Amino acid sequence: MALLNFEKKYRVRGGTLVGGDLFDFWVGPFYVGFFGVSAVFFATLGTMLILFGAAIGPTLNIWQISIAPPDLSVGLGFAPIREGGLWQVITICAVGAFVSWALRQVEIARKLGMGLHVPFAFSFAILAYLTLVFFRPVLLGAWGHAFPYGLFSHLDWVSNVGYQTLHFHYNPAHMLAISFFFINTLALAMHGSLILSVVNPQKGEEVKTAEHENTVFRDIVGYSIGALAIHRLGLFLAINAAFWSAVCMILTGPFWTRGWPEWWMWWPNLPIW
Ligand code: UQ2
Repeated sequence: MALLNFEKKYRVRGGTLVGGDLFDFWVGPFYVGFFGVSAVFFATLGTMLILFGAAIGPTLNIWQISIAPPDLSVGLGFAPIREGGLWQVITICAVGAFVSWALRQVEIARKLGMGLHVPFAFSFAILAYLTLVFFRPVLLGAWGHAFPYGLFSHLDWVSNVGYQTLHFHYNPAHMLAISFFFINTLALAMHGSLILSVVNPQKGEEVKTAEHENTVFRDIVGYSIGALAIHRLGLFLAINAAFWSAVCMILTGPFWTRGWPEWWMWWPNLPIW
């Protein structure tokens, strides 16, 4: 626990958004804060409700347990607890926990005098989740359009929603999102392998530095983006992957109900032919 010795230097007061000094303390290595309390509250309640839903459900088979949103006929109203109401409360708990976590990241960044890049990045993951369980169902007029909470059931939901538009890979925003996920994977593989390679030299060799990092990629591809910019690139790629995923789902249903292959008819229909 040698780390904790110099960590004390970073355990500074203040930077809180809510509660002043009241929750401004640590439990072991963890900063608490108002949003630490609210995150634990929502996460615990949500998890207990999922366990309750599993207990009253028709199966205890881990793959088949599923907590479904209300029937489409409920629209955007509240449903009885056994008919989708549980899904609604669990969703509120999930959003409460995710937003608490983001705001806790903001408080810690403020405490340390850092930029807000971490909560900014995390907010795109929250946006992608909210798109599926809030924005898109609201645009379509029913909570029943959200996905069910179950290991297999959410996969079935993805498959069914995809086939409703015949072939989801023709969704242009989906194409963009996938491409960003793939390029992100490439960039992180390049970066992770480069860093591991310079800190794991041959026996008797010294750990290598920035000039080696630049040189290896100049030798391989004729270009090095640089130690700072690779992280900017990673943030850009990851954020865009989440963002275009959200866009591709908002388009599907609220703004495009026919098959996605048909969308491309704008091309042969151009008057220039
Ligand atoms: C790099 C660099 C790093 C890196 C990586 C590169 C010294 C430690 C991985 C190489 C990155 C390039 C060539 C850009 C790749 C572009 C895409 C779109 C995948 O130069 O600086 O820092 O980790």
